[in-house]
Amino acid sequence: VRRTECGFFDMLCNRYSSEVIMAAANLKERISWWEEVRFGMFIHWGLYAVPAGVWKGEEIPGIGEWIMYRAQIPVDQYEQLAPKFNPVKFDAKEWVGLAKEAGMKYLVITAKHHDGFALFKSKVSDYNIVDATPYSKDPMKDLAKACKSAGIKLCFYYSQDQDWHEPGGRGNTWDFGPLSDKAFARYLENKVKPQLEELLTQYGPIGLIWFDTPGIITKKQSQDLKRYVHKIQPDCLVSGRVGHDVGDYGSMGDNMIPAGRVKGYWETPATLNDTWGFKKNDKNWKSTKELLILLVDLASKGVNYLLNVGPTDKGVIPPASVKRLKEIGAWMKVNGDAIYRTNPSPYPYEFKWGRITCKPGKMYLHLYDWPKGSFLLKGLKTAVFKAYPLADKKRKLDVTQTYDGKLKEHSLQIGSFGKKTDKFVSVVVLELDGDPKVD
Ligand code: FHN
Repeated sequence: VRRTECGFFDMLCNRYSSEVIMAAANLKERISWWEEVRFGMFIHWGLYAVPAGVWKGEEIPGIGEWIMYRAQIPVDQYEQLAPKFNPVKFDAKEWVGLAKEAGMKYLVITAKHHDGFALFKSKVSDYNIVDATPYSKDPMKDLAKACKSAGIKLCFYYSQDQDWHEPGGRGNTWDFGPLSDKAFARYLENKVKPQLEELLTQYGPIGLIWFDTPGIITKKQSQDLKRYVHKIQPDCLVSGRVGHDVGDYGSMGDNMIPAGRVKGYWETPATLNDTWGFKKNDKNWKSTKELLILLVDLASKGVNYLLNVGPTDKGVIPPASVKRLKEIGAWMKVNGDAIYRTNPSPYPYEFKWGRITCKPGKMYLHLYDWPKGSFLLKGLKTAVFKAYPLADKKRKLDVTQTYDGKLKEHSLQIGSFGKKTDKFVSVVVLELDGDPKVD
């Protein structure tokens, strides 16, 4: 068809491949915004917020957004949640404002999770928030507007492999039985791609598509989806969970902290409690200090932190999440320089007292506990000419650097620190004569 019938197709195909080639070639440039910001907001929101972890009076174990699967709820029963989903308290400006206040620079929302429900207006399937719920508005439109004015990158999560609503999607064997390769391929063509097209054409520039759980997708299909995204928005990033390591960046396991620095572009998605989608009985919140330690730990290893909130069916982000994000934000206001645009620690090992991030000519010591006496750091070869807490730049800390020729050991000692500067994690800046070199 392409060769014989229509020059237009030829033109399209040429354009398709050049865009895709460009997208692959300039990854460094395309991904720089993402690498620099280090911190984003994940939002798991959908019909599962209605049962909120409880089905027919029974607490369903596991993460909230998996309730359909865990309780093997038939499609026709699960669909009955749509008329009950009416998020009248949803306020895009408030959500985006919270992300901004927390110091997060990108926002990834579940446009479609494994339950197959589209949280956006879709012509492909009327199983979407506009056509199937009393809310009948498209929250992505408001989010796109709010993100644009707040300078936050809007990104979409899209479950490409699992779809428990479709006979061709993976996962729902209780309604549909075993899945054939052909049916899955049809589902990719008839639902996934056209919905991706909607997401990539209805809301302006999209920072990234966060694909997830590549179970049965073939390498060819993963590559094809990536190409498809780049054909429509060449700058849009594609998450590693598109499958087969073909994404633009790597995705760690959920809540996973690597044992050390990692090469390349990586992100860890993480929860505030034990669920992603709202569960009314999950009160197992991490403390703000724990969350900040995770942020710092990941940044010291060169990994982005995508921290999740799970709003209720009314559109409210749980107060416990809000409180923690605001506290993180207050910390970021003072200490953000030690996170944004930083490089990982130059050391190939961890410290008990905290973590290190760097920038050209600077090293940031993130102290989990404020030292009572003096502080010793071994191995730094670069001369330090100034040291001060980031929260109190005028305070000069005494630094002594020595070299023991016999032991071939560099030591740096900071004398008394004075009054503790932060409630959670304290940052001390070392201004260096060049980039940090360690033995
Ligand atoms: O199955 C999903 C889960 O529901 C959630 O969306 C997380 C977030 O990273 N991803 C999958 C499990 O890894």
